[in-house]
Amino acid sequence: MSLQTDVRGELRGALIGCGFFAQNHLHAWQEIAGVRLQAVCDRDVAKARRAAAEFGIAGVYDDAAQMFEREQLDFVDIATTMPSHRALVELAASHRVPVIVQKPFAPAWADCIAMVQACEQHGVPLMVHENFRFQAPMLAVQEVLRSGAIGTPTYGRISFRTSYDIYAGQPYLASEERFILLDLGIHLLDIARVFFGEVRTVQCQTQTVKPGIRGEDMATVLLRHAGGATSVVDVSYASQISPDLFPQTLVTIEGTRGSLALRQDFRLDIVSDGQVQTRDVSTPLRAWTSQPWHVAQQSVFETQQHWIDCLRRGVEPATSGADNLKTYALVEAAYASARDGTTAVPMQRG
Ligand code: NAD
Ligand code: 89Y
Repeated sequence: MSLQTDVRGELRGALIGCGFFAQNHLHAWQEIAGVRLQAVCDRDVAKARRAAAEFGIAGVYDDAAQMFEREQLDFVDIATTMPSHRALVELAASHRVPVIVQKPFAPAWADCIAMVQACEQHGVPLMVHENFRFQAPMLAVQEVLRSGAIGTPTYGRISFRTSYDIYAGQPYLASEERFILLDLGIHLLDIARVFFGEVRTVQCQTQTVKPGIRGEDMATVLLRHAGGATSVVDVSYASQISPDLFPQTLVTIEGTRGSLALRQDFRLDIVSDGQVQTRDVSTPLRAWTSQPWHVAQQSVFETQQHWIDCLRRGVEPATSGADNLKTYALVEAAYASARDGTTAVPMQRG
């Protein structure tokens, strides 16, 4: 599909969903060269108006269908919560507008498949905003693995444990039936695929610790990868620990030539053929980022930049809809394993 762009060669975008996390999208779009948001949409129009006023955006809508009728768009960024994703992605596809959509892709596997198919049928690029693999420390880990410094990975642990009050900014999480695996585990399972390759089998145990929430707020997942490595992904929103490193993800990887450890505050220790080195893999604050969210905010910028680069080059994004099905299948397998007490094999697209 060919991009139109406006007279200045800028890509014209629109954002649907102007809530809590979309504020990061809005700031990041402002910093990405050659992109201009020309419309915002939220069914709570006051939020769309606020975003338009703060970021100088002309079009304001409370109805996405109307927005697609009226605006000439080169892409749309969907930052609503997952129940609305399928209808909005299918709407964008029917208007032949390329789509980037927030994680989790959808509440159910069938919706994910439907979105990928709709975009394929209309020849429309589709990317899931799966940003953890674009975090600066995760990019640094990927670079070490690619360099061969630690050899072939044999074992890994990817861990995110906190009791930071995520419910203050994202109150809907407390009533999710499928909670931490779908909200947060999905990011770490995605990283596990990037570091260790595709997954053959999944075992998982879940726990609900915080009183009054609906779903699980702790999960421990054991993965066996096709290349032979094993990895453990563990996530918790109920860990009363010190220091509480929210929203840092910690990583340990052992390989045939050495190991690496991504530790507290973005310290990366690398052992290669018996030689030890330490790197600082943090990045400077941007004007609109602040602690503790900075590592996540920075990755929003990187994710959106990747989407734009791929759109311009006409290549499939790393976290395309099709790619994200493989990550989503790990979440499904983890829930099946936890429910049935069995070892699950991830589903594949039929
Ligand atoms: P939110 O509830 O604060 O914002 C969502 C907004 O979408 C609301 O303003 C709502 O009115 C609007 N909306 C919903 N359906 C709509 C529709 N059909 N048309 C127009 N507007 C609609 O939620 P949030 O916390 O900002 O989360 C949004 C998404 O971002 C979720 O999928 C969440 O998982 C994801 N998220 C991702 C990260 C990350 O690091 N990638 C972090 C936090 C949240
Ligand atoms: O919802 C979660 C996510 O996707 O990244 C961090 C988060 O906002 C809270 O853990």
